[in-house]
Amino acid sequence: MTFSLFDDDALGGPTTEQLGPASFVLRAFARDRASALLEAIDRVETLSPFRNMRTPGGHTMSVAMTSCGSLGWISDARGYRYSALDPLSGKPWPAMPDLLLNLAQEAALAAGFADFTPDACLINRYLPGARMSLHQDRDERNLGAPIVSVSLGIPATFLFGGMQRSDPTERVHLRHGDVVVWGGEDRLRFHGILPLKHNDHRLVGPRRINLTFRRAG
Ligand code: MD3
Ligand code: FE
Repeated sequence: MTFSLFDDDALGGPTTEQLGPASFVLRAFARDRASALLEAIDRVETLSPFRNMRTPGGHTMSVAMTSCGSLGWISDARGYRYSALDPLSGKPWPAMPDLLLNLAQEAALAAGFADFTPDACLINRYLPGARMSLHQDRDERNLGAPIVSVSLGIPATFLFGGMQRSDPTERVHLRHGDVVVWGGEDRLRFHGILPLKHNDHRLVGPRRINLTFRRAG
């Protein structure tokens, strides 16, 4: 007799849910490689640490961020943009580990997007209480490419809105190992993350790590 010891093991094997006309949740798609992904993220973090960036409006984001790949996303008093250099280290962002690139390409293909070659992977770290308010991702030069998102650690409630900030939102629970792919007409939808509840994950601890792979340049 075997028992399922952990909540995200109890959720079953990989399945696909369609969120919108061109967006898909690949449940548990990354779960088997989570430990290896976390080790790769540790190495990125050693070179380019997580930091809470300032918004142009003068607020500090509750989500801490870093990046890997040839471009990284930054925010400061001058605005939001992609940069080839990490302003903290003054050096290029760490290279995107093959493990991360392969996962992004496999997930994009599974959702029907062939030839996805991301040049940026933004890594978000949420501690309990951290949130991301409704926004659109439109700093990328190529809005025709999809975005692939990977959730690790404690669960979060994702808000999936429409093309206007005021449009109604749908709630989607994202758990350890879930991958979401957003393309086509869903690419510019407003979206956000509700404040995370206090929680603890056996592998990741009391935090959530989200990877988003983009074609930014
Ligand atoms: C839908 N991150 O980094 S990932 C972000 O969980 C971001 O950390 C959230 O929004 C997180 O910009 C959500 C899911 C996501 C990412 C990009 C999207 C959903 C998207 C772009 C268009 C539509
Ligand atoms: Fe976003």
